[in-house]
Amino acid sequence: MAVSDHVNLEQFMAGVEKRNPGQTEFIQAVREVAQDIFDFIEDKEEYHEAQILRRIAEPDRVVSFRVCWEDDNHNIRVQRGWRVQNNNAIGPYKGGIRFHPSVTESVLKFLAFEQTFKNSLTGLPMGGGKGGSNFNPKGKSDAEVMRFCQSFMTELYRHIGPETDVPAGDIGVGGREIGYMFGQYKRITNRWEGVLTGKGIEYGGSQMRPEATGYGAVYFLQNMLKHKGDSIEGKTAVISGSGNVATHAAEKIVQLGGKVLTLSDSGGFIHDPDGIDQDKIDWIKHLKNVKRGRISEYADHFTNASFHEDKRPWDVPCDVALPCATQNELNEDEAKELVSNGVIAVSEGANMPTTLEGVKVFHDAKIMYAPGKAANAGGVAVSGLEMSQNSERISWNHERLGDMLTELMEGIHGKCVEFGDNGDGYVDYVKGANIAGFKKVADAMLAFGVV
Ligand code: NDP
Ligand code: 2IT
Repeated sequence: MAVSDHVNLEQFMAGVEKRNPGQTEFIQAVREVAQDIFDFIEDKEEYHEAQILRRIAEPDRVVSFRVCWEDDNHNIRVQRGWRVQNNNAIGPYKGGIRFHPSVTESVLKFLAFEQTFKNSLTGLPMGGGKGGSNFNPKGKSDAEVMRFCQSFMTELYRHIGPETDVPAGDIGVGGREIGYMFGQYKRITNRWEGVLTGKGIEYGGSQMRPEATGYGAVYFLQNMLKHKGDSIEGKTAVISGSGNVATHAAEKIVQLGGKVLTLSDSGGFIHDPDGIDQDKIDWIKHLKNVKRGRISEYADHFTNASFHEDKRPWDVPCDVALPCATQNELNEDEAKELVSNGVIAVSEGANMPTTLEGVKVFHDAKIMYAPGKAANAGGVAVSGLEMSQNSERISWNHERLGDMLTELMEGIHGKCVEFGDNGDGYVDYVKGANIAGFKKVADAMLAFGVV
């Protein structure tokens, strides 16, 4: 096929939209990648001929199933579960499980698509997948969560395996849920194997996994600042979310001498002008993981702090911003507000938290901007190390894994600079992450021929 016969970006996207009607998050994620890949493959006929991007943007399979469970009042409840296995060219499918009422097939397809590029960037042998359910764990008893997790795994187990697909946590799925799901997998299959990551330390989990995503997002930020001769020391940080990723990002900012001003949940954000230090972070971890309370309670407990109901934290002036809650939580106007308040760098702990219009604002203003697929890859990278430890039946210590995480994030930053440096001193980290992530998967797919 002659180069001039290739479809252009808009024709390609029209096809994606036609094949995935109403799947707005998935279409958004594909567009963000496609615009960079089209430039990259313009003169690379082999990728066109093999229709590589078209194939990566079509999940290998989407499994959808009913999850039936009984609540504490003996009502029978029915939820929908999914596993999206996007691409396993470079390793078994790998990616988290999300339990949240906003979960749809579109959300999981976007996450599995993004995961494919993220996992490739880590340099470890992992393909891309994602799963979840529209189950809402909020307000449910432990027993209800256990029954739901067991029912979910009773279907999921036949689609996963340590060499096939290895799920982990994501929004609404932490240590408690992984424990219930792993227990059920083991009961059904009679096999103890590394089929899930994010496990408890007692039963094959890895040191550093709980911290890895948040710490990694801050290491990525540190690498971006270092590239410009700067550091985190003395910087103010605005962070959204108050879950696994947000609390560990806050912790690492504090450890590196920065000051954390905000955290949030779906009810609003808290602003603490005194800074959210380690003791306060520990208080929040207890509030969220043990009491399962709301972030608004922080403002009742710590005197100078304020709670802003139903608001997001992006109008609080800061040097660096870390969106660590969910997709599309930072829009064009909020990006403009951050820029006009002098933000110098944004590092995404969450997946696709900034809208396409918001990303353009950061790029136009030449802000250092790290997309989630690069900045939050530390979590899945340590999941990859958990898989290695399980296979070898050994466990590495905290210090060693900390060093490995630091090195992995430095490596990902380096790849983004290699493929994203525009030659004018400004690094387009989105382009760098997309191209570096794409290339490895694409070359593996070329080796397989038409499959
Ligand atoms: P958690 O469930 O631990 O925490 C999620 C946080 O985000 C909570 O504070 C939650 O508030 C808030 N949140 C969730 N949905 C919304 C919403 N619709 N609007 C406002 N706030 C919301 O999840 P994680 O910390 O694990 O995940 C956060 C982000 O990081 C997600 O985008 C996830 O995909 C991404 N990520 C996670 C990784 C991991 O290892 N866990 C790895 C890489 C990326 P509330 O309590 O009110 O729901
Ligand atoms: O989005 C993500 O990278 C995760 N939720 C973690 C996936 C994993 O397999 O550890």
